[in-house]
Amino acid sequence: MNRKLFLKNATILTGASILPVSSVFAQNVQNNGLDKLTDDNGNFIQSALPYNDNFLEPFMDQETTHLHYTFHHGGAVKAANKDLAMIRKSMDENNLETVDYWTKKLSYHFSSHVLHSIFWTNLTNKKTNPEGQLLKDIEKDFGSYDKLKAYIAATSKNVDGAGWGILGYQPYSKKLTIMQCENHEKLTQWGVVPLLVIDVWEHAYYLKYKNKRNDFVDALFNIINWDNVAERLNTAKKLA
Ligand code: MN3
Repeated sequence: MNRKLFLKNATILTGASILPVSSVFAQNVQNNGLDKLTDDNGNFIQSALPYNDNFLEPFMDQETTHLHYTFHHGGAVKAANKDLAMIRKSMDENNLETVDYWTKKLSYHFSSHVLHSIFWTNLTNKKTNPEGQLLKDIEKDFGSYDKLKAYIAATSKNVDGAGWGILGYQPYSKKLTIMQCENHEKLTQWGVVPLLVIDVWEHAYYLKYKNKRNDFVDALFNIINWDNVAERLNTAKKLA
C-alpha cells in the first residue's frame, strides 16, 4: 500500500473521531498561503471542513455547523458560480442590460465564500491565545490583547442586521485594523486582508443561542484558533 492510500484509509478508520487537521488544512490552502477558493477553470469550489461537524461542541453545536457549512456557505458557492456564468453569458452575447445586477450578486456571494472559508479555519476545539509576532502587532496597534478582544467583540455584537466582525491586516498602513461588515461585502476598507472573521448572521447561532448574539460572540473566544490568525498575518505581510 502506498503512502497516499495508507493515509486515505487511515482517515476513514479515524473518521469517527477527528479528521487529520493538518492535511485538510494543507488541501485547503494554495502555495502562496491563500485559501483555495477556485478550481483550475476559475470556478468556485468549497473546500472540506477542516474537522468533523461536532468538533466545535459545545460552543458551536453540530447541527449549526452542519447546516451553516452545507447550506449557507455551500449555497453561496453555488450562487457565485451562477453569477459568474451570467456575467460571462452577458459578455458573450454583447447584452449588458443585466450585467450590473449579476456583478452586485457576485460581490455578495463571493465575499460570503471568502469569509466563510476563513471562518472555519479560524476555529478549533480548544482555547488558544495570540503569541509571537501576532501578539506584538496586537499590542502595538491596539494596546493589549484584552483591548483587541473588547473592540472586536463590541464591533461584532453591534452589527446592524446580518454581518461580520473582522480583524484584518491593512497593507497600506501596515497595521492591524477592525472592520464591521454588513451582509458580506459592505463597509470594507479596500486592500484589507481578513485574518479573523466572526459571523454574526443569525444562522451562525440561532439554534443554540436563540436571540443572544452577545453570548455567542463571547463563547467564540473559547474556540478561536489564534495560530491560524498568526499564519494568516504572516501570509498577508508577504502578499503586501
Ligand atoms: Mn454564515
